[in-house]
Amino acid sequence: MSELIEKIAFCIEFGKINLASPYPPNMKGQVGADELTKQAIDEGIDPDAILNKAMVVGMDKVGQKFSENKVFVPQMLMSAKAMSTAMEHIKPFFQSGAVQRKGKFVLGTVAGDLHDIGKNLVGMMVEGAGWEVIDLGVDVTAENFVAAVKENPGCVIGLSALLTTTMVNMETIVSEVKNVNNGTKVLVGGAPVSEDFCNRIGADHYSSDPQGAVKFLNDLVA
Ligand code: B1M
Repeated sequence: MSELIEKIAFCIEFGKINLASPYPPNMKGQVGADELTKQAIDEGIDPDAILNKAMVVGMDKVGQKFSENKVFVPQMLMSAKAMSTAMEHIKPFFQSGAVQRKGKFVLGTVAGDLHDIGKNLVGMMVEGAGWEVIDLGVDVTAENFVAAVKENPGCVIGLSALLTTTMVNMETIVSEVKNVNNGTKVLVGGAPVSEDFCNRIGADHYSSDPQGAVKFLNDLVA
């Protein structure tokens, strides 16, 4: 069992999706996270162990390397793709309740802003860390976030912005979300956002990268 778990973690860390994938070149012709996860399920390995000991570990390693500038966006995207492909085999166990997630993370790029590459990376890393991610997409208004908070009690909100002209919309979203439930935690990020800005608008945490977002969320449930 542990050998298979380690292989899945390795494939996710290095972005090996499946047999057909030519990436990474040194693993061409080998099976990937897709086939190995299916094999693990077929062999009766606990899906919770596949999630927490393979997927979370693989994504954590690549996230750490990204934070240290040892890998870059393309490698992260390949890892995220390997993770999401493997996740398809685990999803039925979430639905049946056999595997518990850490909580709900409602994520979106704020109103007026269409940039979603960074937001998607954050979402995939957070999902890979064992959270349920509800992605509201781009150009998301305060009303949309408020509705999501009402539909998902106890969720954490994640706001992304890439424009100096749209980051200001975070303030309204934070205020309206906290009007509905003052205890709702709001995480903010995106290239123009800073710790100082986060404090000024009353958000709970600023992270410059997906790994920091994962750490903030995991600390909330630790
Ligand atoms: Co736009 N764009 N863009 N753009 N674009 C920027 C952001 C810009 C800096 C380019 C420039 O002028 N040098 C500039 C913003 C200037 C400013 O406001 N200071 C800009 C502009 C001006 C515009 C338009 C206004 C251009 C125009 O039409 N005149 C327009 C606006 C459209 C709109 O949103 N309403 C526009 C449009 C576009 C495209 C559609 C063409 C495309 C977006 C495609 C897409 O996202 N699907 C695009 C792109 C690709 C960029 C650049 C080149 C790259 C952005 C990106 O994806 N980076 C960008 C210039 C640049 O950054 N070099 C630029 C990679 C991504 C992984 O990084 O998003 O920062 P990033 O995410 C990081 C972190 O910030 C963090 O984690 C990620 C990984 O480390 N993070 C979070 C992000 N969200 C987080 C949330 C968290 C935590 C961490 O918690 C919730």
